[in-house]
Amino acid sequence: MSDSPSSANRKIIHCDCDCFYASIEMRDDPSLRGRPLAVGGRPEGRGVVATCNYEARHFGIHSAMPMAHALRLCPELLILPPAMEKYRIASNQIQAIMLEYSELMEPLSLDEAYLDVTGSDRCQGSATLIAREIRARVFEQVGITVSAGVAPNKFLAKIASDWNKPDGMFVVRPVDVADFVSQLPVKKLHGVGKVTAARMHSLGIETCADLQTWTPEALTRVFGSFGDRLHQLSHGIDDREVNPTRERKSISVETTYVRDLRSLEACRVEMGELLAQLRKRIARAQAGDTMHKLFVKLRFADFSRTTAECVAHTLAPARVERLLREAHGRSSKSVRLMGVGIRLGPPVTQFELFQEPGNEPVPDMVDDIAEVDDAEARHAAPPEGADDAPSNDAATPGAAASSDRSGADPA
Ligand code: TTP
Ligand code: MG
Ligand code: MG
Repeated sequence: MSDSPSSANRKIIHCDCDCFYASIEMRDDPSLRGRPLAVGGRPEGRGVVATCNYEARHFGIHSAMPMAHALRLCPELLILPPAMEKYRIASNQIQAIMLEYSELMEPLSLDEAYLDVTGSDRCQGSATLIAREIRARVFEQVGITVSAGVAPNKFLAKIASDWNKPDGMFVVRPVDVADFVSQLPVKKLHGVGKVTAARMHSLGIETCADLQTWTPEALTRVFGSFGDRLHQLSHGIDDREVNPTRERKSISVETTYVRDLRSLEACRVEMGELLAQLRKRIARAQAGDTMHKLFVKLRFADFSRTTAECVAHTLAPARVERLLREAHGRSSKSVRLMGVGIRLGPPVTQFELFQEPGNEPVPDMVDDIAEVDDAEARHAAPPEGADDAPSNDAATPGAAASSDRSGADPA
């Protein structure tokens, strides 16, 4: 097994389980098969769908949808609470199988991981055969289906694993890259959310082929620092290595306001929007069960900054509000930047993120409001505006979403 050679010759496999939590539930109780099933919070509260099986998807149900809404779309929907421990065990088993083919394995969440098999001599060195074998072994040994994408880089492998879902596989050979990428709709590109996609559509850009007609300079003029990346992605280029040691430390969102926020009340109003963004990011990163702390960060008009944080395993708005009040009370200046985020650690056993926020039983753990001095806060948080993934906000002046991680961003 050798190190990954030059990026152009890599063989990357991306594996992603099909309706992961629901698959595990159906595996453990086959009577659930064939019936619409959702895993998540209860509909009476403000629980949301963590995931649902493909039968439920026919009704328009999807992850992050309020469970009450899902139930209206499909009254016979079966609803199960998440059983994180089971999912973690399955996740470990799958990763162990992948590791037999290459130690260059990078998990992105419980249900997906990249594998760089460039230097592997298993299956005659064929990435396609390795992916096929992994899928078969996961089915046999873990009892669920995994979809796989095989491609010369992470970006394409990730798109490919989604191409023939569920229980499918798609291979983008190096010779196929140009054709494959040119027909890709721009919304498939990592970092292109609704806002950026709408901006592109207004400029007549629908596919990567359209993007390819733009120079990197022109893209940078319109999309800022995301321009160069867009240029590369539109040509199917992605040099990121599979990084087996990467560990995400926190997820946060922040906004610099065009006009300073002059009162606590003004901050509270804006915080609602930030929290909504943060929830989405956490869901996307599937990091809800690894939340250990909550923090609110303020930068004042005189550029001084402060961070208030507390131990917390859920995003309860009441806690966020307490932290906001705490941080806001430390200066008499108006606020030019506000951020909210979570610090991550090993998975916790609760699964309260999908329960009604603020309604969860507060555990016997006392909120420990810690003042973090400026230097420490700077150390803990990424540079302002550093995007791990250029988010939808990339096209919104004055807004930046950030998330610090020690390695490359997720594709
Ligand atoms: P995904 O891989 O995004 O979705 P999935 O495996 O359920 O379905 P697909 O076949 O489309 O891959 O997420 C993996 C698991 O992460 C999912 O089973 C439940 C959890 N999850 C959440 O809890 N909340 C979310 O918003 C999302 C997207 C996933
Ligand atoms: Mg999945
Ligand atoms: Mg996934």
